[in-house]
Amino acid sequence: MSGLLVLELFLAIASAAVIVMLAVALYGSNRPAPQSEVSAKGYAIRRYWFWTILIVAAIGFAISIPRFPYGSAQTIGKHYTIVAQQYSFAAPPTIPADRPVVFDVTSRDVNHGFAIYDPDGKLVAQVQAMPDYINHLPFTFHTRGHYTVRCLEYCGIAHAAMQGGFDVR
Ligand SMILES: [Cu+2]
Repeated sequence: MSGLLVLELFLAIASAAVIVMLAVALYGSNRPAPQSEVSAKGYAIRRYWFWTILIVAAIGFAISIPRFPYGSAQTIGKHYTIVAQQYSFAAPPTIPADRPVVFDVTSRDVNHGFAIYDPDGKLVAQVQAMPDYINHLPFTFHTRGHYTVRCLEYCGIAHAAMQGGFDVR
């Protein structure tokens, strides 16, 4: 969606909302309703939405949670250790193509990002590199070539120059 289209949509929806509010203020009922009547209606609306959202969410979780990919993906494929530190990455020089691999990513000092860019410069996967913790990043490379690794978490004065890389063969 282009920026101009978003702006036009926003202006149309905002104008419609203002018109509705003005119409309610000018032409709405002026008869004061008793508190008991108003709160009974309010509680009914609340009950309706509480149960509707709860049931929809429960059905959504029941369908989607068994298909959650992360638990099983941690063990599939060969594991490669990645250690980030100010301001470099210790990574293996080559990674096999067309085979699932898992990056076990950690940091020696502060939080870093571990972001993998393909030979065309497109971001293909990323995870946090955290001290005293290992994040598992499963990935399968299909394009051969040199991949660049960049830090995506501001980590100090030379953060912008923090780069690494590996070849996929
Ligand atoms: Cu950084």
